[in-house]
Amino acid sequence: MSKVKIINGQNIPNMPWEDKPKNCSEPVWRYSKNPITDWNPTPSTARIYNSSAVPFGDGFVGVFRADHKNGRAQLHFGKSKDGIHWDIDDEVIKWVDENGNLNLNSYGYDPRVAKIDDIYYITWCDDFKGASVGLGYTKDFKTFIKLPNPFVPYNRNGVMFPRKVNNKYLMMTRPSDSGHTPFGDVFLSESPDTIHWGNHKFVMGKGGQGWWQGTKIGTGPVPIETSEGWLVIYHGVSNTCNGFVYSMGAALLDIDDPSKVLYRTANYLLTPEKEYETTGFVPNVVFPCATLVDAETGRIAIYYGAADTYSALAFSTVDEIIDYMKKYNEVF
Ligand code: BMA
Repeated sequence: MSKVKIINGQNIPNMPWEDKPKNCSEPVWRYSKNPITDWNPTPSTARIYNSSAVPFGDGFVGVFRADHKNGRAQLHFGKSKDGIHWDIDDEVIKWVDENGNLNLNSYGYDPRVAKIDDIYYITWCDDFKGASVGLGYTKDFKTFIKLPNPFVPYNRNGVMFPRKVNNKYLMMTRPSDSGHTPFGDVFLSESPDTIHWGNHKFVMGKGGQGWWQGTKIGTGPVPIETSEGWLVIYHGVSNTCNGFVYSMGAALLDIDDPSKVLYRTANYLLTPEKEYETTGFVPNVVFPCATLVDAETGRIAIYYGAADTYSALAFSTVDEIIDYMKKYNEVF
């Protein structure tokens, strides 16, 4: 049993898991058999990473970012019995509009999946005359319905909350430019119907004492509801002579007003160290997009992209991360 309670969660006893190694003093530890996808994972794709998994039926399903052999990123569906070994379609997801007409996206990347009641909402980086937030849903992972883009360009890293708060759907986003954005803070928007979005609020920004999140930040997996607040895992970026370095951090947001930050990790939780994180198509990237959380034990499996090449897994618990963020707290 965890000290901090998971609210509105489900028990996932079969989720991927490894206990913390005895010699590990870090709050997050990697899966010993990382990475879980390799180069050229399907005939038409070169790299699958920055992807999201959710429990479904007696196993797991996922929406995957797949860079094709022409270099373009697309979204693919996959399924798995154990959350580690994935059977990923070689075909792209065929989005339709609400009348069933094909509504294909020209590219799609960095998907997140939020289950609200019996609907799985998918957000991703979409082409809407430039990078913007894409939004769609499915109930069965067979029919995927695309909704209007929730925001004008340019905006990325759209992440929905897993339930309505004060009777409104909530989404965090990171307004950006159309390139490799050299800035970026996190904002919160609300909607009565998932179509009309407004009442935008600032949540948290880049910067702080440390340099790991000095250039830009963006939220990652769908927030985890806990007895202490919304646990949000995010990425922070620093700039170096050799380009951006992407690390992972966490924040705790107020349950009723998630624009209020209660705690935030002054140190990163994970930074590129392993060869599969430091070497690849884009070196030095760890980019979390999803978690599986076991409500009973508070165990968390974090799916993250490594070096824009591999999918990888890391583990922690809600207690470990919240204790760490209280010890090394910096709200700015
Ligand atoms: C961001 C996104 C991510 C990617 C990262 C590092 O702008 O495009 O998909 O992992 O850059 O290249």
